[in-house]
Amino acid sequence: MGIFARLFEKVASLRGEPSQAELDEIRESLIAADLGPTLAGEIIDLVRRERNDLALAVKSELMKCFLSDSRELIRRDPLTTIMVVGVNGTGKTTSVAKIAERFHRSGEKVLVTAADTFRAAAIEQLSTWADRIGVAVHSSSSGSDPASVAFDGAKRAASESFTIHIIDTAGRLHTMSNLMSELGKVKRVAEKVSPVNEVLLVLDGTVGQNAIVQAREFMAAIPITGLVLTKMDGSAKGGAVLAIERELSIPIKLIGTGEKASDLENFEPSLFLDRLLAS
Ligand SMILES: Nc1nc2c(ncn2[C@@H]2O[C@H](COP(=O)(O)OP(=O)(O)O)[C@@H](O)[C@H]2O)c(=O)[nH]1
Ligand SMILES: [Mg+2]
Repeated sequence: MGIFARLFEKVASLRGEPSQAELDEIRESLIAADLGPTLAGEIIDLVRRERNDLALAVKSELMKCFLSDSRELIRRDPLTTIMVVGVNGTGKTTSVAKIAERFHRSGEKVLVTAADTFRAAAIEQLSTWADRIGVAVHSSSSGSDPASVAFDGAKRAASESFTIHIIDTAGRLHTMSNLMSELGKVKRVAEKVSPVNEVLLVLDGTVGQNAIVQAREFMAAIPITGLVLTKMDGSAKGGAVLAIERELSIPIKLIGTGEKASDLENFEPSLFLDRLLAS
């Protein structure tokens, strides 16, 4: 990370008022760090006004990007249902496994359902994860209707007293409207059995502003209750996180920090900013 460390260094080294060229250079580096033009502009204003306590001013400005909503996953007794959606390769299946493992560890009875039926490999991937973590998996053959797989999973979750049911879905291009509307169908059909309490949209934290474009399309297709940002390990582009929550007004609930089941953290804005602002 450290994009702000460089900014603070740069500002400290300026003599007198920053010139337009210097401000432009700072703006460029903020945009390169995926902060987006609006936020970059606001930080530039701070640089103009707050030369002395810039770090503090920047942190309090950036805190405004974050909602005050609860970031806890919504729970409902006796059964909580979570649906996981997003573009291909963002980390949906891995995130399903991570969330399943976390609930399993805390003593919940977890079922994961493979409603990504497009590829046999996707069903196998989830089953392998489930075996490794020690949770139950519901699946059908590839090519089955995802909504009916979700429905069967929901029935099994309810009848076998599972407390957590997580539905993995196929990755889809946000530009394909038939596939996007299928998500709504998966949710409606699963809800014939039990309400879907969380719809988590998984975004790859390294793709920057494009994540916002993807998210808007998903939001138009299905009500999203929380975001999971993946691949937050080793990314220099932490700036996207700020722009994402601010632009979408949906809380980032979890972040993925690696490929292992345990690489999942609750998202804590203040902690995140401290890391971002540290050198
Ligand atoms: N470094 C890193 N890799 C991740 C993370 N989450 C997922 N991946 C990797 O991203 C790739 C795609 O993940 P997958 O869960 O199959 O994506 P899906 O197509 O959305 O289901 C895999 O190689 C995962 O190991 C993460 O938080 N950090
Ligand atoms: Mg998958």
